[in-house]
Amino acid sequence: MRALIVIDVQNDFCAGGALAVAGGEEIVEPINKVMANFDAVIFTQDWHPLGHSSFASSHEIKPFSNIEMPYGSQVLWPDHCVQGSNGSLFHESLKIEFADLILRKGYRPSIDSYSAFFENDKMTPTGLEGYLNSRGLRDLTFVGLATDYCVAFSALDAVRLGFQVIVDTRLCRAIDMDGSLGLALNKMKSAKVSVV
Ligand code: VGL
Ligand code: ZN
Repeated sequence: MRALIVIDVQNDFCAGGALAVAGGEEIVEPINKVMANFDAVIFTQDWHPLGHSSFASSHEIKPFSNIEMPYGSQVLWPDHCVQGSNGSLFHESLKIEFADLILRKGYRPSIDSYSAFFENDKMTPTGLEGYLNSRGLRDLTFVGLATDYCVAFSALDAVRLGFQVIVDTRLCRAIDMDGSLGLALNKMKSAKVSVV
């Protein structure tokens, strides 16, 4: 059984958003078109409380710098996907009416969550693994935003958990900061993610 997992196609990651990913909005219609080819369609939604610890504004440090958190290194982002804000909503053309599941992540104030499976401590589960396993969804295709952060972290956790994993880069767009896209693609290929 095959699941399409659509990562974070939200206003803040599209043109005009707080953390706009170049071309983010271009993937919406193509993603809508492939949904019918899957047994299940799952959306993730980045969902941060005001003052979240991944926001540069919470540390008085400039955005896109790195800091050490108790769980490891963390990039500090502009405020984005604040719970209930316009930026946190899915792109208005995305066909979320076809969702079997909408999974929110990043809602704990003190920890970020790039992956759809685990928060950035790599230990705290979101519950997605259990959902997929109990429905027999073992073949996963990841699309969405951003290729080098939430898509890559999700795909790498998925292979580690024993799923068959495809990342369709035609339906993804990247932040690509300091070579992060090349690094993420290399990691995914060595981990036996099928990158198409
Ligand atoms: C993401 C940075 C911060 C993503 C989310 O969806 O890739 N990136 N929060
Ligand atoms: Zn975020």
